[in-house]
Amino acid sequence: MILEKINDPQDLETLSIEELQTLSQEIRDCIIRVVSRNGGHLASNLGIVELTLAVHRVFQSPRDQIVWDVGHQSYAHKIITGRKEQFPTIRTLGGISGFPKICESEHDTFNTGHSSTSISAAQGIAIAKEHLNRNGKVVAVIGDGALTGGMAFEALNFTGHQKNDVVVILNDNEMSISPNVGALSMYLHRLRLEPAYTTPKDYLAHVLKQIPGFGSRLYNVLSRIEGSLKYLLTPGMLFEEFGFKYFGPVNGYDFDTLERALIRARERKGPVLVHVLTSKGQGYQPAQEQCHKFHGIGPFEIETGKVKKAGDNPPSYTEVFGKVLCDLATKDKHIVAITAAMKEGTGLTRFAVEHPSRFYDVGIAEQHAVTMAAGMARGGLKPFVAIYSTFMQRAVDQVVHDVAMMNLPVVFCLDRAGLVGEDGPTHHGVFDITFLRMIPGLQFLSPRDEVELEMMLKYAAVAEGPVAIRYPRGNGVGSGESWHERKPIVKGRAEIVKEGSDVAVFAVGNSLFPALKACEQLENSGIKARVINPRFIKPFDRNVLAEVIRKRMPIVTIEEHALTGGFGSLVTEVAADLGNQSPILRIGIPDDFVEHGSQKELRALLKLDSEGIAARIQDWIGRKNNLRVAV
Ligand SMILES: Cc1ncc(C[n+]2csc(CCOP(=O)(O)OP(=O)(O)O)c2C)c(N)n1
Repeated sequence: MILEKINDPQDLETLSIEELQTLSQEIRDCIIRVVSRNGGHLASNLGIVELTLAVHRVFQSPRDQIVWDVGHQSYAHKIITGRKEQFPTIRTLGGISGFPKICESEHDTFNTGHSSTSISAAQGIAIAKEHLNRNGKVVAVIGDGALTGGMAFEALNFTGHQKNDVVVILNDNEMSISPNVGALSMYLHRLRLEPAYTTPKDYLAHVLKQIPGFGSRLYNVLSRIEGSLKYLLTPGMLFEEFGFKYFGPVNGYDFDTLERALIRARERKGPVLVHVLTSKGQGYQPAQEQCHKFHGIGPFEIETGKVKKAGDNPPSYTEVFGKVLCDLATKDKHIVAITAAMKEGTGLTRFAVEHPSRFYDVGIAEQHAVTMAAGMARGGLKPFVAIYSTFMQRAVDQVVHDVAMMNLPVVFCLDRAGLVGEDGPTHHGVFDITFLRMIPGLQFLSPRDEVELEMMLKYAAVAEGPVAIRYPRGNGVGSGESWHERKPIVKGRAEIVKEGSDVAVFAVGNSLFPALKACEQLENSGIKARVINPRFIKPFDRNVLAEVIRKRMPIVTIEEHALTGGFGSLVTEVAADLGNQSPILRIGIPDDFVEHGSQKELRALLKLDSEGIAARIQDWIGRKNNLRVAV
């Protein structure tokens, strides 16, 4: 095994092309083996093995610094930068992360997880190197999907202006998670296919200038002619106009040409873009054939590529959202659905098939998605914007400035709200209550289960003004009830799920069920809890709280969200306004980033599962009573 001898990128230096090819296969096998057990981003990682090796042979990490955009494709990088022994622990609790982490290795230059940040980060590091007289190049490796993000363009624009030493490697596999979208992706596609676009300008100049007599003049004349000829002479014109020297396109599996292009990029001063062509899922047929499914995948059988399913579960929140929105759109032609490159993840695949003319995938462009939705609403449509809670962080200003201030009827469907598990801190959706609850006029709801999600979507479809709904990753609770059996959703009204007078427990969204279970356990200790499902984070039901305060009941709040500025903060603020004298216990996520691990493990660690909640309430009530006795 060649891999056995690779403990550091320097160990790659002496390998022959044949050895590099063998090593690539060994790395692929290792990635497939581990991801089949732990789950992870398979297709992207299989596509980029050779490019990773070539980058590490040409650039000297950590002196040269490599920034991986999104970072989901950094597995081969991790394996060859001293982490092959830990690689089997990837994405598991206490194991290495599925994304680059500066605390994990000196070879990880910048933490990533959210898309389109790499060129900005590389630019910043290059500026710092200049100021501090440090040697070394800065390399950003960015996918064609990530390049659709607005930040990437802002960075291209500024890098071209600043003209410092940044090498951008465009890993073009023509896929985001789904096929990539937009004019840029069509442009890259043309660069791939039309030989005229791929004739290197320098080479053409060289050939023309060798024609005796008039070759040089011919080149000069041709260079001055505007229009298509200019494009013929300048492949990658778009990037050249941004101030980059463009090299490519280069075959991402041919070490020889790949390394030659990277060496040219390394030797050049100023911004360079190397356009590399790769293919998602390379070397593993199931991932090649269904690369969107294998973009991010749970444990699977290597022989067949079949995902290992854990029995019959209730439908996921994502599935319920997709189905209900399709049905709503069938009845109401004003409804449109928008995703920012997350059709599958947000459950909009069926919508795209059933209502293709009302489905919009805007690429990785959350800010654009929100403001475009605002425009659609202003024009008379009813947009549903499906964005993961964590990616919504990108578009807060657009919600405030473009939607809420005009009170436009846009519905935000925040999937993956709460702890998402193995993807870790960049992906946990634990800040949305804080950043959305301060927005005037926005109705903000969270369902206790999948039945309530359906009810809330129906409510939102006819609501006036903006509405946001947050719901978790994973399966619903399967109560077996239908929405007909539930109390209807009324604006700003909570639901009392269980009566009791010893303590009032406000549990938001998916915290309601563990809270209910915890309160059943507390009954055995003689503590009778009133359990309240707030339904609305905003407008919050002050009456329910006022009654609890009147009765001087101790108050507990539970949320799968940061405590800072979250639901418990909200209840505490309102309670203070109402003259509360009772003690309040806030259960949620402390002021720290939560690492990766399964959702179950993380909930247990944070005492957000029913056992943890019961123990915390019992302990608190015990101490509170002791205090009373002491007083
Ligand atoms: C801001 C943001 N939105 C959405 C995502 C989800 N996401 C992760 S990878 C990815 C596709 C990236 O495509 P590309 O950059 O081409 O890399 P590839 O997987 O094709 O190698 C998306 C949409 C994200 N990480 N960040």
